[in-house]
Amino acid sequence: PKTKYNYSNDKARERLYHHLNMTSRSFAAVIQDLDEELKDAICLFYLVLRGLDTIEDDMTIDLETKIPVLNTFHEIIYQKGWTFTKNGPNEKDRQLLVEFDVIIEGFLKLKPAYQTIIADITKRMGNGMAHYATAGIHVNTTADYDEYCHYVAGLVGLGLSEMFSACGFESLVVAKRKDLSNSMGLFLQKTNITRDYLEDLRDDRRFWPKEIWGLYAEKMEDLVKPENCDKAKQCLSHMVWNAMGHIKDVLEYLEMIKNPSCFKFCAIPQVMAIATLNMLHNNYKIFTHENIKIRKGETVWLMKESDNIDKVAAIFRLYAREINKKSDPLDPHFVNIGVACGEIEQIC
Ligand code: PS7
Ligand code: MN
Ligand code: MN
Ligand code: MN
Ligand code: MN
Ligand code: MN
Repeated sequence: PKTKYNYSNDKARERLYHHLNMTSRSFAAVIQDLDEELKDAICLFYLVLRGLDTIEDDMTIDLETKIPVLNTFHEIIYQKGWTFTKNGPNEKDRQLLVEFDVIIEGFLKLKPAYQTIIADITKRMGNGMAHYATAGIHVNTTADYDEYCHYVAGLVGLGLSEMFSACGFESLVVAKRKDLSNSMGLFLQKTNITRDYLEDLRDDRRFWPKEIWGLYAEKMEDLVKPENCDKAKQCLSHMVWNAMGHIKDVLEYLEMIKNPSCFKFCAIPQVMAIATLNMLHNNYKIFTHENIKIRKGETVWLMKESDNIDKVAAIFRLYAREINKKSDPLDPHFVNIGVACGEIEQIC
């Protein structure tokens, strides 16, 4: 029976999933495998935030245009017919914003409870992005780093947990554990920021905190100079160790998740992140090559294996051992990383 909020067979719905497949590599599959109750809500949550991030990321948009759009995006998603054509011609997902009226139409068909969660997270994320996009504001301290990552990823974790609890798939405790939900986003975002050192620097975007890189170089861009190779690798281990600080929370969060489709949806990006962190560790290539990725076969294996907490814990232990093996005893974070890897073996 067709309900007010179910619009299967709708041409517009097809268009939404077209945009999902166009804009995401890893999320498209896991979102489409979610149970019907959450699939459209989480697809639209993704597409709304992908739209917001496409404005944040575009360094060709002047700040006078960018900041007001970031700050009001939570209102824009209620404005039927709104589109945005000011992205530079090379911005990766510009077409999503050119056809953003389709996303808005889909958003307005969601249950009001899901609309409210999406709008609230969009408001807080957009305001946080606007703050860090402001001229003269930088990620200086590790507290800033945690704050920026909270805005752009931790909040996604909070919103998703609220959806899982609101629909009854998960206990109300999941939405209450904002600390663990935040860590789910931070682990993904810190891995992304560590990997994207070169890509972000090319666009003049700097997310590695000065409190960390300042220990190894005068200027962040000096890390790429061949004569600073050793310092660069030390800085990288510092970043890897910082990201590993969230793993305990990630496993504790995943332990709470009971619905099988929610579990896979949550777990797959996290195992991809630990595999990526392993690939980054002690790997000078991140300073010379953009967009280094884990192998396709590894991704396929991770997606297939991540269907219960015991298997996911085993994957984390496996990569913790790999990370430990690659550590250089002369690296200043050798012991820290060793301890962090040991802790992963303890918890699961
Ligand atoms: C709603 C599924 C599962 C409890 C688009 C999934 C950018 C890592 O920094 O463009 O621009 O280079 O490579 C996803 C928690 C968010 C965090 C976030 C929304 C997991 C817009 C993913 C994803 C929480 C803000 C990578 C955060 O994009 O990054 C839904 C639980 C979007 C999740 C951004 C980053 C995603 C990201 P950047 P990317
Ligand atoms: Mn982005
Ligand atoms: Mn971004
Ligand atoms: Mn870019
Ligand atoms: Mn990135
Ligand atoms: Mn920290």
